[in-house]
Formats: sequence, structure tokens, C-alpha cells
Amino acid sequence: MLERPPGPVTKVGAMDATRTEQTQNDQITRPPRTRARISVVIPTLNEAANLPHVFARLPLEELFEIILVDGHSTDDTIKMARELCPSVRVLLQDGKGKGNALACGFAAARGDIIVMLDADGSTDPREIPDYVDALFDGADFAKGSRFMEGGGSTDITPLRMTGNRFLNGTVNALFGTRYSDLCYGYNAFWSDVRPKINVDCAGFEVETLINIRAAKAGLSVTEVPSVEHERIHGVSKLHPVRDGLRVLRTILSERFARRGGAEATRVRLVRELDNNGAVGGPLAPPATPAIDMPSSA
Ligand SMILES: Nc1nc2c(ncn2[C@@H]2O[C@H](COP(=O)(O)OP(=O)(O)OP(=O)(O)O)[C@@H](O)[C@H]2O)c(=O)[nH]1
Ligand SMILES: [Mg+2]
Repeated sequence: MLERPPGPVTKVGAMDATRTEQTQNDQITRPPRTRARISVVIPTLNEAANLPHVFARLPLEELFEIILVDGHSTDDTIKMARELCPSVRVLLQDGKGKGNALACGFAAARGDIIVMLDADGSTDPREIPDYVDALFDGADFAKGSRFMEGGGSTDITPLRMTGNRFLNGTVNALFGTRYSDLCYGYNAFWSDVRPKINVDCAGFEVETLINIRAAKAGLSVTEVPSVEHERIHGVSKLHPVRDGLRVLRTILSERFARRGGAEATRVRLVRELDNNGAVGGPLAPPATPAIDMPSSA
């Protein structure tokens, strides 16, 4: 496995300098680090075997809530998550695909900061503080990168690497960004920028959509080095050619489609499961303290 040396962060958004000002103009108040509530959103589709690894690495004392957005897994994903952390919030996505799952999770998140990461063991939750640091250093959006100094991947195949490089270059050329990684599922952002990102896609094009919309909205984007590990158990749900084409379509439509801004928001019918697995009512804020751990007794 790759070890990640401490690496630099790089500002890569299209309009780095303007955002702080815009934040002040919009009078958005962001809490100090000691009071910032961090929501972690984890999309899952049959990841029961990987969850012990992932949950064991979550910095629970720093988190406000963990939101699992399940795609109707047929294994014990939900049961396992509840065993590992009884206060995990479990949502059933209201459509299909990873993009839809993340959209549901983002809509439900109550924190000041939202971190998105994968459930297959490839993204290391111990990196969360690096992302949070970048947000407190002034970024609106902290974007994980495997291909900057300090990052790496033991998971990516040559085909995916080539596709990612091509798609990343296309985005940089079309949107004036300096991204070093485009299709990576580990990112974090202040929840107040949600309407600007407004995830409204279904599948694995979701990270591309987020990165493009962050640039189009003039958000301050900072890349954070991240090491991606191999999926531990189970199989990938991504099909490089099919999903690569979806990513390309997304890039072109974000650049050339005649559409208004990305701020239109749809009301989601996300359902939250209660502790007995029953579908609960409309989403409600979690009780505090947000995270309890099972007692070891
Ligand atoms: N809720 C939900 N989660 C999904 C869906 N598709 C994928 N995921 C989750 O999204 C994350 C990333 O999916 P992966 O299959 O690992 O995709 P990938 O990381 O590109 O592929 P590998 O590198 O081969 O693991 C994992 O946590 C999946 O369980 C979906 O349709 N619904
Ligand atoms: Mg994966």
C-alpha cells in the first residue's frame, strides 16, 4: 500500500481570489473550527464487507453525523453500518446511481461541512482533517487529487488513468481550471455552496459535474493530496467506457448546453430509515450528540 507523505495543497479553481470576497458580500457566516459540524456522506451499494474497515478509520470525535445513502443493497450493508455505529443516519436513495445517492445525502446533511467518500475502502477517512484544513484555509471546495504531489493510487487501472487524464485535460481547457484529477470520489465542501453545485445527475459523472459547477460558480477550489487504495472486497460498479462516455457528455453539456445557472433545486423525497429499519417521515435533524459508538462492554 502507498503511504501518503505530507504534501502541499494547490489552489486550482477558476476564480480563487474572488470567493472570499463573495462570501463576505453574501454574508455567509461560517463557524470557527471548534464549532464546525462535519457531515460525512457515504454512498453504499453492497459494501457490508468493507464497512468495518471504513468505519474504524472515521475520526468520530470530529464528526457531527455519518450519513449512509444506500442504493437498496441486497447484502447486510445497513445492518453492518448500524452495528458499527448505532447513530449512523441511513437514507434510501430516491433514484438510481452514485450521483443520485450523493444528491440525496447532500440534501439531508445538517452539518456546516460535507465530506463525501466511498465505502469500498479505497478512500481513507483518516484524511478527513486534511480536507477540513483546506476549507478553513479559505477554500469553498476541497477537492481530492491522486495525481498531485503527495497523492497516489494503487486502485486505478491504465485504462481509467488514460481516460481520466483526457477528461481532466478537456475540463481544464474548456473551463479554465487547473485540476489535476477529475473523477475522484473524495471531496469536501462548505454546505452553503450546495445550491451552486446542485447535484442533479444519476451516475459516476457526479464528481465531474461537481468539479465543473464549482468552477463555473467561481468557488475557491483547493486540491488536497489523497491516496486511493484498492477496493477491499466486492466488485466495482463502474464501467470505464460507459461511464467515461457519461462523463464526456456531462462535460459537453455543462459547457455548451443552453441552460440557466445550476441553482435550481429539486425537492427530494429521500426517506430516512429509523433504527428498526422502518421508513421514517420527512428528514429531521439528528439528536445531539450525533454520534454514539457501541459500548465495548
Ligand atoms: N447508493 C449507491 N451507492 C453506489 C452506487 N454505485 C456505486 N455506489 C457506491 O459508490 C462508491 C464508489 O463506487 P465503486 O463501485 O467503488 O466505483 P469506483 O470506486 O469507481 O470503482 P473501483 O475503483 O473499482 O472500486 C462505493 O461506495 C459504492 O458502493 C449506487 O447506485 N447507489
Ligand atoms: Mg471504488
